[in-house]
Amino acid sequence: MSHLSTPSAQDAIQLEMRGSVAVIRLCRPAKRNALNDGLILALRDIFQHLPKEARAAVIHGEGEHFCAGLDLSELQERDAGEGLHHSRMWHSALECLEKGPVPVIVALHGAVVGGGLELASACHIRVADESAFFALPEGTRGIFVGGGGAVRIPKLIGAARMMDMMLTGRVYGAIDGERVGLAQYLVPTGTALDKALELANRIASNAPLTNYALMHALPRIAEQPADHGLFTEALMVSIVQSAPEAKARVRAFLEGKAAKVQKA
Ligand code: 1HE
Repeated sequence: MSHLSTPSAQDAIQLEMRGSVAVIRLCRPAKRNALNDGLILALRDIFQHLPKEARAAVIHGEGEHFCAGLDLSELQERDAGEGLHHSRMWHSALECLEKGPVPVIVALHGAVVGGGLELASACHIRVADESAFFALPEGTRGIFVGGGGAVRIPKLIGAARMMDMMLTGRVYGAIDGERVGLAQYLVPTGTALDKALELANRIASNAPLTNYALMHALPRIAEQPADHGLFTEALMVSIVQSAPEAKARVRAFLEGKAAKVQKA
């Protein structure tokens, strides 16, 4: 299997720097941003080679829908062995995003289905607008999740809800989707990208080492036995707080020069 992204895939995804935020746009609206191999590999390439100045990233989709999932026109040709490698290719691409250099915020609208929900679940923060709807049609199409959804989606909503979505084809609208944990933010229709950019800019102003610790240590600690987790936490806090930037930020607060926590 080729691991080079094709020229057509590069047309279907765009990277633009807005200050220190990398904005990644799925641009295949005629196919509802369905993810073919080229697009998945192009996404992987982007996260492997993010510009050095990037401190956070935002992913969004062009057109009426965020993403219709796997490009089903490519599914027809695959035997079992190819299916295995295809799934592993999605895993490695989404791993580059999830365990990459910067936090990723995804702006969701319209369909967030199948592999589109798997992509969203690999991001660090999900912002949905009121037009968003979430589904895993794999179950009713006689297939299975293959882009890491079996691991990541139960962590967001629990295995019972995911099983229900796949067994029955249940679709969650935006309000219920946010309620059950598929998105952390719910915003008016048409404003998900603005909200995602606002959050990304806020995140980009954090100390980079703290962001890195949150992305890389927190999920691992959550999967460790408590004793190991506490030890990893102690190692992480000692490294993060020893950075000159951390000391400067604490000093600024003590000198009354940094923002206080405001009541929500
Ligand atoms: C596609 C795809 C696709 C649309 N692969 N071509 N995902 C699904 O099972 C979801 C399939 N898609 C849909 O249910 C609907 O398209 C939507 C609800 C997302 C949008 O509906 P609508 O009415 O706006 O668009 P449409 O008319 O259905 O689609 C427009 C075109 O996009 C049409 O092609 P055209 O050439 O006839 O114009 C569709 O065929 C095409 N299209 N979705 C290919 N998914 C790592 S494993 C992950 C496993 C999965 O993700 S399985 C779930 C796949």
